[in-house]
Amino acid sequence: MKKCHLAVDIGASSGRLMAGWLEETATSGSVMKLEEIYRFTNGMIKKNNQLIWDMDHLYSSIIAGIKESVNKGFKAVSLGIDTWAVDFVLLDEDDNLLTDAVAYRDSRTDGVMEEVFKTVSKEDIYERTGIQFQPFNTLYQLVALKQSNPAVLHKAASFLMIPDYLNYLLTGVKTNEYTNATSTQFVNVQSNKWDEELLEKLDIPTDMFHDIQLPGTILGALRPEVAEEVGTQLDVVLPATHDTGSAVVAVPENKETIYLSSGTWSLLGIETTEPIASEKALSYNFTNEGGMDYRYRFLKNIMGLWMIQEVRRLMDDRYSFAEYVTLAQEAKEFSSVVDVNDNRFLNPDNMIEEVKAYCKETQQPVPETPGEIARTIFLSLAKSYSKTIKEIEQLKHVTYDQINIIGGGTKNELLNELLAEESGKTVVTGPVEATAIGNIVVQMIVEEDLKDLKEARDVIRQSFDIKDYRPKGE
Ligand code: ADP
Ligand code: LRH
Repeated sequence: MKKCHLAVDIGASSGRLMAGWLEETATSGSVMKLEEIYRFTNGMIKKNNQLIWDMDHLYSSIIAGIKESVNKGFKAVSLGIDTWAVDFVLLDEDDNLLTDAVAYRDSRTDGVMEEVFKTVSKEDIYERTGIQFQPFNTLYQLVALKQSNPAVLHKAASFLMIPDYLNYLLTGVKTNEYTNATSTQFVNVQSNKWDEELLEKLDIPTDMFHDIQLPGTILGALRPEVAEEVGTQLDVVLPATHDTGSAVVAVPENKETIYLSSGTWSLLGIETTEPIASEKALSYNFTNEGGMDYRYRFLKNIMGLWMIQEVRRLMDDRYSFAEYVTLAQEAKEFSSVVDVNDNRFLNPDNMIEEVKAYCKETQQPVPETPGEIARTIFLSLAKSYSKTIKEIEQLKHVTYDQINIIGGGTKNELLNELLAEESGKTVVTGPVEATAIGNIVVQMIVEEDLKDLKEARDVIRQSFDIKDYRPKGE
């Protein structure tokens, strides 16, 4: 049986279980090996007129994935779960579910953020939390729930975010992990604890929150029934349970660099040891999400490849993502641009029509073919990335020469090239599976197979395919 660590990495569009382990080589020391064990789909479903995540499907996929690791001859010593941020469930005092896992794109938060500002100012919230204002942050989801169903909030004995809930199902231990907790917009950026004062101002009960635990904590073994079902026992460990937190752990650089975690969302920023919650950072709407070793992810959420995912879905998956890239390359004369961060693209009825309408309203040529639509999206994303980089450079008074892209989006060569062109900087891509890798290296640090984050990043750089794109003329 081959010893490994398992990463359960679930994004908004798909989930996977990856096995990772270290191997000694004669020439370059330790290298990390990664094998995909199991892949499954994820997406929002409609229930009672709300968009929710199918938690039964996610849990049963994790169980199937662990079983598959055993079938493939692996002995997993530990497992860590990361997922997208902000969403949660509530449990009653007997640990029964009180709510569905409502998805952040559901319309229940429409207008709620603006209403909250009447009670607590934007400046106050930002000073306390350092978190970017997005209509779907957990803070506004809880206020929306309070408005629609106050009784449920008062009955709640446990607030668990998505990975916390999956960890609870596996181990029976209820906790809130730090990196994901910060995405709620009610963890205090100075104390790194729940900001109970902020919650009380909004009349949200505070006794359902658990103590916040850091990445690197061993949560416990699988419940005996679960261990029996999957045919193995292992430790469940907390990685950075926020997927973006895990992805940034795996940026293969020990120098300060701009990173872009590219998947359903595009998360573009830098890693800092101190939060930057200045007035200027607020005006640009940057976030300071908590990371491994209390490093902060100073970044901006950019609408991301969700836009092309929606186009693909609306066209009944007629073209693959790779084909959209080719079609967009062929439409090279087309140069209309949309503001990807406009909330109209968060969950429109029809993404294709929304992109067209934006171009029409702004008197630009309207994209008609799939290639023109894809090009409009990719070019608009690249321009938005480039603008965000300029904002960071202005805020930090530093010029960066390189951008590291990680995640599934690195497979989009056109987007990599457009970013190199737009920014005039070298674009370095990889690893594709950064999130799972970041999840696994935290487990390796817990096991003392790796010393620290610095060593982990050195090993990652040596182990995976990393590619450079230079701006034309270099
Ligand atoms: P998530 O945030 O859901 O975990 P991933 O990191 O898996 O997302 O990235 C998924 C995205 O990667 C897709 O939306 C797609 O745009 C892009 N992608 C995946 N495979 C390819 C490919 N072969 N060519 C171009 N783009 C790709
Ligand atoms: C990316 C991500 C991002 C969050 C969003 C909800 O998967 O976790 O960091 O803002 O999903």
